[in-house]
Amino acid sequence: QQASDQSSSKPKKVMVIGGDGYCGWATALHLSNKGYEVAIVDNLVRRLFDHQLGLDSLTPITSIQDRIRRWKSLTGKTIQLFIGDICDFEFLSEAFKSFEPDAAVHFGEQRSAPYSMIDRSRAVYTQHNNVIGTLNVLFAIKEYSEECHLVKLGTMGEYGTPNIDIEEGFITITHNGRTDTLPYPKQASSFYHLSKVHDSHNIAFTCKAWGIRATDLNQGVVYGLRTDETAMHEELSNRFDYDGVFGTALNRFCVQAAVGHPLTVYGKGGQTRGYLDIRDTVQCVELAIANPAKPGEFRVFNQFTEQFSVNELAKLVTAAGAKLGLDVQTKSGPNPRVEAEEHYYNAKHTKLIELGLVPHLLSDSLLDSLLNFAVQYKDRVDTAQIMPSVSWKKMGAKPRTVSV
Ligand code: NAD
Ligand code: USQ
Repeated sequence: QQASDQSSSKPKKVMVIGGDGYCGWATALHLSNKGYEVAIVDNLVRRLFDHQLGLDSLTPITSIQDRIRRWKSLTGKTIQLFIGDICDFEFLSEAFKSFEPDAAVHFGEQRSAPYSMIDRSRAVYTQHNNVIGTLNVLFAIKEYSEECHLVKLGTMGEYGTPNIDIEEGFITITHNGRTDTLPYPKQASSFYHLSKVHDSHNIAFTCKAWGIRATDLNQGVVYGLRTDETAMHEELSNRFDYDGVFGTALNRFCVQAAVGHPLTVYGKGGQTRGYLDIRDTVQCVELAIANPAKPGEFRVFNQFTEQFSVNELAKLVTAAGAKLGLDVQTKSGPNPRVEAEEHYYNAKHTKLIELGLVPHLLSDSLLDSLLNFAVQYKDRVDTAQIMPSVSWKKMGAKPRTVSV
C-alpha cells in the first residue's frame, strides 16, 4: 500500500518521532520514498548518550542535517526537521500545529534495557522521558490533530516470558463462570521495558476516554543494517550499535564474530525472543499507517517474524562465520540480567501478516552480508565496549560511570 492508495488525493503526512535513530531513520526514508510527506522530530539525545558513555556506532553516521540534504539531492524529496524534546509540550505543540500530521509514528524513547538499569538517575530518566513524552504526544493529538493515528513502538518485552502462549495484546479469560477479553498480562523485566507497559496503559485509556486512534506495535529485537533507502548513499547510512548497552543480540554477535571476540551468550542462553529484519520494521510501520485504527480503537500488533533463543543465534553466526573463514567461539558468562534462561515461548504474530507483511526471514545471505559489513568496519570496533557492563542486581542510587 502506498500514500496514493488513500482516499484523500493529498499525500498523507507522517510525523516520525525519533527519526534520527536506528528504526526511525530507516522508516522516515522508506515512507518518504513511498510518497508520504515526512517530518522528523528528534532531540538527538541518542547521539548525546553515545558521547556520554564513550560509545559509537559501528558504521559512521553523518549529522541529521546532512542526511536530509543528501536525501533531497538524491531523490528531490523534502523531509522536514523539528529538533526538540517531546517532553517539552510547547515545542511538540508547535511541531503539530505547523506540520498537521495524519499519522504520528513514535520511536522517540530511551530504548535500552541496560541503560535503564545503570543507576537510579538513568532509571528515572528512562521512565520520565518515555512516559511523559508519550503522554505529551497523546495530548498534542487531542488538542491539534484529533484524527491523527498514533503508531507507537512498544515491545514484545512487555509480556515477559509466561508459561502460556502470548496473544496479540488481549486474552480471553473465563473466570468463575464469566468471560471477558482483557489486556494480556504484563511482566516486563527492566525499567525500560516497564516504561513501555506504562505507555500502553496510557494509550489504551486515552483511546477510550478521548477517542484517540492508536496502534501499539509490540516489536521484537531488530537486526540488520541496510534498507533499500539507506543503501542509496554512504551519507544515508544507518547506525549499528554493538556495545554492551545499546547493541542487541544478533547485531552484537555479528560484530563479535568479525573481530574474533567470543560470542557473549548470557547465562544458559535459552532466552527466547521474537526477532525481525529492519527491512520488516519499515514495512510493518507502513502497513499500520496505510490501514489505520478506527477512532477510539486501541490495536496491538506483535511485530516480529521469527523466534530464536540466544544459543540458536550463536550457532547460526558460528556457522555463517565459518563459511567466511572466521573461527567463531562462544563463551557463556554469568547473566548480568535477571531473566528466565530456560522457558516456554510461543508468541502469536499474525495480524501484520494479515495486513500484507511479506517477511524477510533470517537467511544465510543476510547473515553473510551482516558479517561482511562487520568485517568491513572492524577497525572502528572498540573491543572494550563489548562485554556487558550493567548488572540488574548491582544497580543502585549512586551515579555510575559505565565506560572503561
Ligand atoms: P534509537 O535510540 O536508535 O532511536 C531513538 C530516537 O529517539 C533517537 O534518535 C533519540 O534521539 C530520539 N529520542 C529519544 N527521546 C526523545 C525525546 N524525548 N524527544 C525527541 N526525540 C527523542 O532507538 P531504536 O532502536 O531506533 O528504537 C526506536 C523505537 O523502537 C524505541 O521506542 C524502541 O523501544 C523500539 N524498539 C526497538 C527495537 C530494537 O531492536 N532496536 C526493538 C523493539 C522496539
Ligand atoms: N543477550 C545475550 N547476549 C548479548 C546480548 C543479549 O545473551 O550479548 C540476551 C539478553 O540477555 C536477552 C536477549 O539476549 O535475553 C535479548 O537482549 P537484547 O539486548 O538483544 O534485547 P533487549 O534488551 O530485550 O532490547 C531490545 C531493544 C529494545 C526492544 C527489545 C525487544 O533494545 O528497545 O524493546 O529488544 S524485546 O526483546 O522483544 O523486548
